[in-house]
Amino acid sequence: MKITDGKVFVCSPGRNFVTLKLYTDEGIYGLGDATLNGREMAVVAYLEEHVIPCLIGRDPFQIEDIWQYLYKGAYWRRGPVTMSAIAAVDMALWDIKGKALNTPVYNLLGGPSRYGVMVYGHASGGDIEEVVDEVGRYLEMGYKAVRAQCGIPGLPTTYGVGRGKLFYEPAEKGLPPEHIWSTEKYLNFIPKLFQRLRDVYGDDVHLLHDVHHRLTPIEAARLGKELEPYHLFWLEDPVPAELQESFRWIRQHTTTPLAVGEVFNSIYDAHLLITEQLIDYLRTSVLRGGGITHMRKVAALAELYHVRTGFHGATDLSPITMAAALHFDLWVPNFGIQEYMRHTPETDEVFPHTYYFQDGYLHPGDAPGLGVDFNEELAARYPYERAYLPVNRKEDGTMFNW
Ligand code: CS2
Ligand code: MG
Repeated sequence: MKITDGKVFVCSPGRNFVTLKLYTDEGIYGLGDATLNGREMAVVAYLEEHVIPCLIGRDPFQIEDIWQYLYKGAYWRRGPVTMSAIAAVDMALWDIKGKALNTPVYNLLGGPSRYGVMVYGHASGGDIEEVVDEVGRYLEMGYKAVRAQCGIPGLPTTYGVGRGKLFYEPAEKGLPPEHIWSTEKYLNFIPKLFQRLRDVYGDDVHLLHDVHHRLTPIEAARLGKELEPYHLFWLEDPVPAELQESFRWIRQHTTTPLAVGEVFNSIYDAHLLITEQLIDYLRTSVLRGGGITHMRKVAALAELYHVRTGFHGATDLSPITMAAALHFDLWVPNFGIQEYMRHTPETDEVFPHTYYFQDGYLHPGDAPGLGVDFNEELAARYPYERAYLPVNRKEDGTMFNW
């Protein structure tokens, strides 16, 4: 079999998605997700100008060799643009191989290790009682795990708070909006939220919280300590994680489990975190982390050090990434949890898929390949619209850590 062509599609059925389609001389095609929130067109150019021409004529079954060729051959290694582009190619190749061999991708990886993939949903609200209601709504839908985010009293907006909407979208159209942040107000408030949630829902539900990289190590240590009585499943992205050593300071102060890595793009972003056992869950998704091929290696290293997977699954990862993640999750021995931020019905229509939700678990379905398709005609009705994540300033105007 030979790769004959590759096309990149950009569409916006509610939000922007970049989709790669690789064609073969046997009529089988593969799909990959290349969406990089707020920097979409950089990956489009990378694929169209620099990657697709090098793939024509290659054997799509040589997944490992093509991965090494794109990673090592570029000379300029790593980075979110490069790794998202490589991931899209890698997903498409696993999809092609599964279709050609008539088997779901989880079988190519080693077969299922569990019945389903435990997911967590996003409950949020403007105040504590709104969050209480939202968590209840997720529990009624069957979720076993819920992430809770809340508006902070005294701050006009808080990132990650969708206020009761099942389909929350963090990016906003136009130029980046600016939000105001106060660490003091946040730190004083958040333990009260989890105290109330435990009072109402008891100990059985898994509760998670995302800090969105907003604290220093010692502030994160304080938060982790104060949340210990409410035994979170995890505390996510407590600090900006370019400096892996930061986690040493958090780790020595608290037993609250730590998760990080949605912005990581290679094993070298996490090797110290893993080998020093500074975290409990690694969030790097199949899309950000160079595809299934590279994430297998990352997961294998993590397994040796008691670190489990907890893949990023926000709306800016398309249903193609969600499908690839679910095949991986169903197989990977050291699975922890999968984020599941629901896509809008418009997005699901553009990307019809076999994965389904049941009783708090997602299952990838049993179709050959990834089990997801792309409706080009429908996608063409939703052209690209520039959109960005918000930036943060402190109350005095200082640009703040993301
Ligand atoms: C969040 C995301 O899902 C998460 O954990 O951190 O909403 C994240 O901010 C976006 O995916 C960024 O594109
Ligand atoms: Mg996050």
